[in-house]
Order: sequence, then structure tokens, then C-alpha cells
Amino acid sequence: FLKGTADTNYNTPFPSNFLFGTASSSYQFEGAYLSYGKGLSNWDVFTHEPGNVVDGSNGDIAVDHYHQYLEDLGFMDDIGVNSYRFSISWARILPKGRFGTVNRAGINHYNKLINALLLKGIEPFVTLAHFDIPQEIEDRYGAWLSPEIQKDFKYYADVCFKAFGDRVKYWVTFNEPNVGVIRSYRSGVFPPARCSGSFGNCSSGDSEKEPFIAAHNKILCHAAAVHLYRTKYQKRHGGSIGIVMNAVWYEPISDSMEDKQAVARAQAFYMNWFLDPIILGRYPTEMQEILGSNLPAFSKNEVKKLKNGLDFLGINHYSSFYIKDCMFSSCDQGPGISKTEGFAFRTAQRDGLFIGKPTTVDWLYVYPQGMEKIVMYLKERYNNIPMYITENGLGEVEHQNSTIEGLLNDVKRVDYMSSYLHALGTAMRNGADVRGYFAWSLLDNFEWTDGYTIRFGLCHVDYSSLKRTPKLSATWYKDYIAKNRRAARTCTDA
Ligand code: GBH
Repeated sequence: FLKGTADTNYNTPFPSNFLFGTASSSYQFEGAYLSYGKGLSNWDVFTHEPGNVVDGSNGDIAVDHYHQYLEDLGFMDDIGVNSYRFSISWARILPKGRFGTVNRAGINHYNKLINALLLKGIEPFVTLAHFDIPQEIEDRYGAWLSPEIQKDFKYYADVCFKAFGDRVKYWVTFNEPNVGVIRSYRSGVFPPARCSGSFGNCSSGDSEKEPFIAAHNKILCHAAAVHLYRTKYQKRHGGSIGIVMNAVWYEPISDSMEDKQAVARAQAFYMNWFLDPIILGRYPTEMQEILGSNLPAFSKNEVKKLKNGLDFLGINHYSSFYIKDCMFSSCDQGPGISKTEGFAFRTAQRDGLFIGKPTTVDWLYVYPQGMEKIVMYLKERYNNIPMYITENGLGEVEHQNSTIEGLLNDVKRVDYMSSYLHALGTAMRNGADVRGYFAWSLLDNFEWTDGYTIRFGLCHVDYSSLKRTPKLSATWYKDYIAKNRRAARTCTDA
């Protein structure tokens, strides 16, 4: 009887312990870039060189979250989230990597943040590396291009687990290592801005080789941190550790066998590149076949350490694309024709029609089915591993004639989030083990090479006064969480 009542009343797919949260990262939010003992990060150096960020801006101040975190927690509290995903600034904890001392002020800062969260009943969900690393590591040995970085990453992870692990139950080694290595070493638009040939305009690098070396070292770093956590901390602290991947849904542009195979190659060269080694202990076969000796190899010992290296999988999902085969049929000039992208050409259009609704952001198309499909794809491929949607949201390019009223009345963001959450619910009803959802982002913030020109916040930030104002989407998310949580409790009680 009670079950029947709940079903006809409001049937939420989200269990009562589901994490609803918002996400952020250190460089995009904190500011305080040289205060309280912090060392220079690669992004501090990169943004201070002219020409790297469209509006010439940087994260020196960002949205001043370092100083205003208590106020920001107030917004989270009001929205009613039960989790907050943020990243630790590596250079704030270890200004010179393992070549210097631990910065006590940095440890104290994150202790205060974590304690304030827990006081409000908000679970910290912590990323160790979200693109920013100490510049020292870059200068000394070229960071991700050297296997030496395993020593630094392991040391940094150990310092964090030791300092915060008694209270942090969710650890993420890397945010989007796939996007990181592609942008840093293939297209060269992220520091250290390395690329070659037609891939971009860089003074040095090798787009055909370096992305795979950097990825290999990131995978080994991940494995080292997971091994450390599992052997030294997990029993005592009872937390879990995972990785966050950028996941794009690829739809074949036609029903042909060739285009379907191209989709498999596109996923291999984007997402499974990292997930296959970390979960299955080997690179995707598509990559091995196409890259040959340009793909680094794991030793037997490394494979042993790698396998089953995830307690959970974090997914940042925003957009979908069509994929067209470029291995068996010829393609026009464009990205995707190279072997480093699996000869899979990515496009937003088929027969002149977009895959989803275009937005003001050039890489973002509104295709909510992509959320359901990517989650089901990962469920099948990786044996229903526990998943968290660690980012999802809609960006808005600010124009000369954008008004504050328009920015606050973000109906499109509400539509986007509600349709993507609905699609997520469908995947969960079909058995996907999804345990959380984080909106990107609580606040408008520094959008990497797009500077402050793209706004992703549930709250608007006035960049001169740094005043925060909740948008319609903040109110909507609050209602959504309340509705879906109350229903979940009713079910449990019944
Ligand atoms: C995430 O980036 C980041 O984790 C976060 O820091 C950022 O602020 C947020 O999303 C919003 O951008 O291959 O055509 O998609 C992931 C999104 C992934 C967007 C790579 C641009 C390249 C173009 N990015 N993508 S495309």
C-alpha cells in the first residue's frame, strides 16, 4: 500500500543517500595566488604571459573563494546540497613540490574549509589535481613528460591523505586527465603549450607522441596514489578513491559499420585511453593497433598495480557529437583525421541539422539523451562501476548587450539541468549505479583560456565587486533537491 502511494505520488530515481552538490576548482575559484605561502602554479605563469587567455585575464583574484568561502558555503547551505566538490591547489600545499616544505597555512586553509562543510552536513568531495600544478615541477623536469612526476604526485597525495583523510571520504586523483593532456600536449592551448605541425602554434613539442607519454605518466600517478590510499589509509579512514573523466557522447553519423567503428575509436582515444588501463590493466585495442610503438607500454608489475584501480568513476558530461569515419573513407581537412584521434572526425551536424540545440558555447550542444547513453555505455563496459556525475552544466557567453536581469533569469540553464537530470534518472532506473550529481558550478568563475567571458554559475558574480547573486537556476536546484530528497525519505520510511 505505502509503496503504491509513493509511486503514484512522486517517484524519484534518486536514493536517499544520493549526493547532490556543486563543483569548483582551485585555480578557477580561489584567487589569493601569492598569499599565505602559496607557490606559483603553471596556470599563474601561463596566464601572466600575454595572448594565452582571450580576455587577457587571470586567476590572481578569480572569485576570491579563498577569502569568501564561508559566504559561499552559505549559498550551498541555502540550496540544500549535501556535498561540495572542490580541488586542492597543489602549489598551496607544496609551493616547490617535493623539493621544499609543506606550507602550513595551506593545510590550515583546507582544514577550515573542510570543517565548515562538515558542520553544515556537506560532504567534501576532493580532487587532488584539477589542471594546476606547482611550476617548480614543470621547470625542474617537464612535469607529466617525465616518469619522475610519480614521486611528486605520490608525495603530494600522501600529505593530503594524512592531513585531511580523517574527514574526507571521497578522493579524486585527477580531473579530466584526457582533456589535460590533449590541451597541454596536442593542441598546446594549456600550459606548457606544447604541440607540433598542424595541431597548433607552439614553439616546441610533438603532438603525435607527447600526449601519450603524459597520459601514461598520469595513469601511473593515479595507480601510485590509489595504491598508497588503499594500503595506508583506506582501512582506517573508510573512504573511497576514483578519477574524473570528461565524457562526450558520440553518435555515429550514419548506420554504416565504418562510422560505428569510428565511434568506438573516438571513445578509445578520448575516455577509454585512461579507463581501460586503470580498470582493465591495458590500453584499448584500437589505440594499440593504430599507434603501435608510439603508445608506451606497461610493465608486468605496473599492470598488477593498475588493475581495478577505481572505487568509483567520476564523469563530467556536457555535450554530444556525431562521429564520421576517416580511416576507410576520406575526410576533408579538420581535426579527427589524424591517427592521434583515431581517424574519427567529430562534427555537430548531420544533413545540416545539429545533434542537439546549439548554445552560445561552441562545444556545447543540448542533447540530454547523451547523459543516459554515456552512463549506460560506461555501466556496460566497466561492469556497473559506481559512478558520480562530477560535473554538468550550461555555459553562457557574455555579450556587450548581456544585462544582469538576463543573466539572472537563466531559464536555459534550468531547462538544461532538468532535462539532463531526467535522462540521468532514466539510466538509473535501468540499473546504472549512479551515486551523485554535481552542478558546474556554484558561481560564475575563471573559465581557463576563455577567461571570464563564459558564465557557468548558479550564482552570478559581479567581477568588479565580487558580489554573488543567486540566479533562477539556484532557486530551481534548491526546489529540485528538496523534492527529490523528501520523496526518497518517504520511500525509506515506508
Ligand atoms: C570542465 O571542462 C572542467 O573540468 C572545468 O574546469 C570547466 O570549467 C568546465 O568543464 C566547463 O568548461 O572537445 O569539443 O568538447 C570540460 C569541458 C572539455 C570543454 C573539452 C571543452 C574541448 C572542446 N571541456 N572541450 S570539445
